[in-house]
Amino acid sequence: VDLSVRIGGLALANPVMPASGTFGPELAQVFDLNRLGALVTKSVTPQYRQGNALPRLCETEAGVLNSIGIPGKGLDHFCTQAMAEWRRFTPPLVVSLSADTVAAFADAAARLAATPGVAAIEANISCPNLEEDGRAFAMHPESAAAAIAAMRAACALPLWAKLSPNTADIAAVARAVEEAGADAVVVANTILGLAIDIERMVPKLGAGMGGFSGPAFKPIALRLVWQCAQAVRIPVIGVGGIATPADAVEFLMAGASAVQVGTASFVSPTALPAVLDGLAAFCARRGFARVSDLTGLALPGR
Ligand code: RRO
Repeated sequence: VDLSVRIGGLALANPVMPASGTFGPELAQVFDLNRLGALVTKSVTPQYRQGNALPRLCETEAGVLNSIGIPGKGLDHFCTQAMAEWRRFTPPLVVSLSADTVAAFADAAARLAATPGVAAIEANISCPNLEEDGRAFAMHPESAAAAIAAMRAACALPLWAKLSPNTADIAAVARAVEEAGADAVVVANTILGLAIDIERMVPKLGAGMGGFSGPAFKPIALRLVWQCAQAVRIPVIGVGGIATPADAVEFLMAGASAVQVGTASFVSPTALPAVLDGLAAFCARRGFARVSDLTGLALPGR
């Protein structure tokens, strides 16, 4: 089976990669990271960030809430120190980038473009935990387009826009970032949620609200992929509750060209290679010579 896919100028050996923030080089102790279609970093921010108030993670009956708040050492540390470790692996490295302003996004994109080993930027314009009220560039077509257009002008790297489920019309946002020069959309980041400790009578997360992920989010993410795939011509990368090969097949048939696995890697650290192996087995069993033939099969009018 030919597992290769093209995502806006970037050739991947297969369509399976980690979701940003759920993955680091330490997983190399569990499986061969060089089997993955791409590697995706935790979001990097221009400056050092402390992160949000503790606790930052909360498990619910149906999935995980997080309000991590992008702690990190900043872009300079990433380019001069962290990149040395990432360069040991062979799949294309996609660097997730988050920032507070359009200008900061553009400056950081230029710096990443000048850093050897960076294959693409995943523009995280959808972090739900940057502001107390969960505001993000990707909530509105105009602010999403402004951030992507500035990065597009600042660098020639493949540019993926990570979209938000916390918006009224994700198809309009997808069209806006396509128009602004994005090479792909990643659908979707976590959806804002809340859990309350009824004895202490306070939110369980230190920051209050958080981004919700895991199996209960899958039908929603799948619907968002389906809507975006019908709205744009650029590739859609599906993410949200994918844990099994069958989940990945659903996202591809809904219009995705590749998939990301996030929360499932916390449940089982071998979820990524298991999805990859099972996807190849599905194609072989059903007589698909190319995994790319699955993309969009379940879209209306196909
Ligand atoms: O670090 C986080 O709190 C975080 C980010 Br940047 C994001 O994009 N999505 C998420 O669920 N958490």
